[in-house]
Amino acid sequence: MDDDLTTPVENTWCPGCGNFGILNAFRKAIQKLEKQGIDRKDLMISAGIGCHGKIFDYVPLSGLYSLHGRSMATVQGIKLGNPNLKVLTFAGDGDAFG
Ligand SMILES: Cc1ncc(C[n+]2csc(CCOP(=O)(O)OP(=O)(O)O)c2C)c(N)n1
Ligand code: SF4
Repeated sequence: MDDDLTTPVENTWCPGCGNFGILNAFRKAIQKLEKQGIDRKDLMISAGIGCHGKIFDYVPLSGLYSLHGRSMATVQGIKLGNPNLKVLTFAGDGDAFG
């Protein structure tokens, strides 16, 4: 069980990148959700294309790595397909604007 929510993938963000804070906060949020009884297998993640999207490889959660500008549409589709899943997505500013 990956309790620290890490993966063997090498992190290639620049030193000092703000994405590290997002990754750490996200890991803590998932650990809190699990303490509240939410099962990791009921979570699905997505991300757009860009530096932020690498987070998809840094957490051991199921999901669908999306297209640039389509991360929100991707999780909306996942939720429509299976409303029992909890969906989370990541987007850069350009990705979210798209
Ligand atoms: C449809 C499409 N257009 C353009 C690109 C090229 N592209 C790759 S990453 C990127 C910008 C990413 O910026 P942002 O969404 O702000 O994410 P960040 O890198 O800041 O995390 C672009 C334009 C692409 N992959 N797909
Ligand atoms: S967003 Fe990308 S380019 Fe900017 S500091 Fe982070 S890893 Fe480096």
